[in-house]
Amino acid sequence: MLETATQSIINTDNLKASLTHSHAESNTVNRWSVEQIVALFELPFSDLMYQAQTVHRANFNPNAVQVSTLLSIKTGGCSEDCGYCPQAARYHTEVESEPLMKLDEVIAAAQEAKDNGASRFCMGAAWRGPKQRDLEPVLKMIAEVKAMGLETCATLGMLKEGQAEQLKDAGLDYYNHNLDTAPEFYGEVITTRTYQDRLDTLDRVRSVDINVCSGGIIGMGESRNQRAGLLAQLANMERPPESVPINLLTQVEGTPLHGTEELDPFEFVRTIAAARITMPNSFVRLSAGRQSMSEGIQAMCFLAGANSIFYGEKLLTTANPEASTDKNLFARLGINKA
Ligand code: SAM
Ligand code: DTB
Ligand code: SF4
Repeated sequence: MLETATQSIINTDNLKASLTHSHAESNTVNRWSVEQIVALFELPFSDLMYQAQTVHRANFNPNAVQVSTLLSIKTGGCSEDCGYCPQAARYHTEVESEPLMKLDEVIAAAQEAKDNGASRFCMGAAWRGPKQRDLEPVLKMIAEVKAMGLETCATLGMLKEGQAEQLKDAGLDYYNHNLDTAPEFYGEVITTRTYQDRLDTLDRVRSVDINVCSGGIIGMGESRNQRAGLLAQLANMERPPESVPINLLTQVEGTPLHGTEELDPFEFVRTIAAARITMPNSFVRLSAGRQSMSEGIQAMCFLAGANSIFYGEKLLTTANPEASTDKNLFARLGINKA
């Protein structure tokens, strides 16, 4: 039989050995090269799924999926130029700008999310980053949502010195800040902030012991190498993110990425599987894009190791499946909410 580099990593023991090996040697040694991750993508689909499911079962309850609900607490009018985003002021989309929501409105939305069975409530703001006067009301929201017994998450853009500490003191459990794509493709999507800016924000979050939620968007016209490159960035962090959202680009009219060639859905499933294998202890979230995805593909994503979703009929500004549709899907798949 032909023994290729690809075949040699099919073996789970080899995979685990390579992980443990580089861990033990040094934190600075890359655990995963881009080439190794590309080799995962190139496996026959069934082999990749088997590998991912094996790693998943070794680390998680395979039938439990964590559910988070998102709320856009400040919508639109953003100064940045992220080419996928309907909330950037410079693109003409149907999103209408709204000021920061009032505390009682946020609490009401959190209560509804809790009643629907969400365990985490994620508050998103269309900011480049929060100014101090923006942050203060958000700190109150975090404290109140936390007091309701929900885990708290916020995604507010880049953080400056001292802001992560304030979020931690308010009771923030997770901060979401995505790397979005591989370093080499990044400049084609965003020019108003650098990749290093993003890494710096993630360092600030990590340094105050808030859980890191960071992932990216697939289907923006990046190559397979670049999809692998994004995963390598995440997996090779000194501590990989606790939560890794993998978004399928939701194409919105008026944004530069509208009209991008649609990705083969199996390639998206492969990306989930490669994320699972390279980050065995992270929650991998099947994030944006479920509204345009068949239930069959979603089920494959769970099989590939996705164990978290956004739950509730809206993401930030775009549609997500109805909670009742997801309840029905979970029941048919025998999935429990974690
Ligand atoms: N403004 C903050 C920031 O950029 O960090 C927080 C909110 S921003 C909307 C959060 C993330 O949503 C982005 O980093 C991106 O990964 C994701 N996102 C935005 N628009 C998207 C789209 N059309 N399709 C898929 N993901 C999207
Ligand atoms: C993440 O990775 N995906 C979420 C959350 N983090 C903030 C956002 C998806 C946004 C999709 C486009 C919209 O609804 O505006
Ligand atoms: Fe602004 Fe965030 Fe959208 Fe970029 S992704 S334009 S920073 S809201």
